[in-house]
Amino acid sequence: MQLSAEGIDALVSADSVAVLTGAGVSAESGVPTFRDPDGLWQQFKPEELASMNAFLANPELVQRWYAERRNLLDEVSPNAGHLALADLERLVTEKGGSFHLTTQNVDGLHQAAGSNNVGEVHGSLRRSYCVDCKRKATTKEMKSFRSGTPARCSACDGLIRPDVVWFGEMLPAEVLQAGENVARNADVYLSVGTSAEVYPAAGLPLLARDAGAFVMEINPRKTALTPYASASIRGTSATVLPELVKTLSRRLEMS
Ligand code: BJW
Ligand code: ZN
Repeated sequence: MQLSAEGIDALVSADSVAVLTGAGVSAESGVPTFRDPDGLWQQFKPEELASMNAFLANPELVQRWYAERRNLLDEVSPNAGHLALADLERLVTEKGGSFHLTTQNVDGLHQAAGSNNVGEVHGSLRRSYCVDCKRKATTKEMKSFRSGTPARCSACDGLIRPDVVWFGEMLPAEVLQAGENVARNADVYLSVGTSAEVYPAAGLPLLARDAGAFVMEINPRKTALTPYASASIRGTSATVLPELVKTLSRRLEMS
């Protein structure tokens, strides 16, 4: 793995660092990605599970799929990549800079690792709500589906859905806006573990690049962002990020 010397220099002098993460960051925690050869979309069709139409066609199937993914979260923990991003936030803020992390992930592992300034643009697997009265569902309600009977709201009998963003749905406006603002103002923008194929999140590093940021991609494979990145570090996030943060920390101690 080759760290980018130019990228490290940019990080040393950066006043503002922003990050976009995707499913690849959680892969080494045991959470499957979507588009990799062993990803969720190889086994399931997104249009049959991750859209409102799919949900309305078979709510119990969709609730069950999300419940299985939620159960997995009880067994996983943040990996060295998540922890390094929390360390990076500390390093940048301790030297008076600003740090913001936008994640497409719905697993909550950045927060569990100690990252403070996190925007979840695709929602959270840990929450559900009623499609009719919008009330937040209790854990009991979330689990109340039975074969042929979907989970329903105990107040109004509406269907209970996960608080995630499906295809064709708007992203939470304030969270997206915050991600766009920091992208426009970032000196360094890191895109980590995302195929950079799903918009509008995939547009954030491009926004940063257009505004003059050094855009560094960390991913074992080429992505849709690669042609536009200032540097691409080929490696997994749990190996690259700790090295990157260690190198930055040494450089900051010397300066
Ligand atoms: C590692 C690693 C390791 C592996 N270390 N890396 C045509 C053109 C442009 C846009 C559109 C279009 N047609 C439709 C659209 C819009 C659509 C879209 O972008 N579609 C594209 C697929 C074409 N977007 C939307 O619909 C969004 N809403 C929207 O646009 O609203 C406005 C609107 C309204 C009405 C009509 C039209 C527009 C909403 C998108 C919501 C995405 N939701 C999902 C599911 C969330 C819930 C759930 O979890 O089930 O979000 S889809 C899925 O993809 C999930 C992810 O957050 C998202 C991104 O995936 P991610 O994270 O990049 O993962 P992968 O698997 O793709 O990549 C993993 C990467 O990790 C790979 O690169 C690996 O190499 C790497 N990796 N191991 C580091 N160890
Ligand atoms: Zn309700």
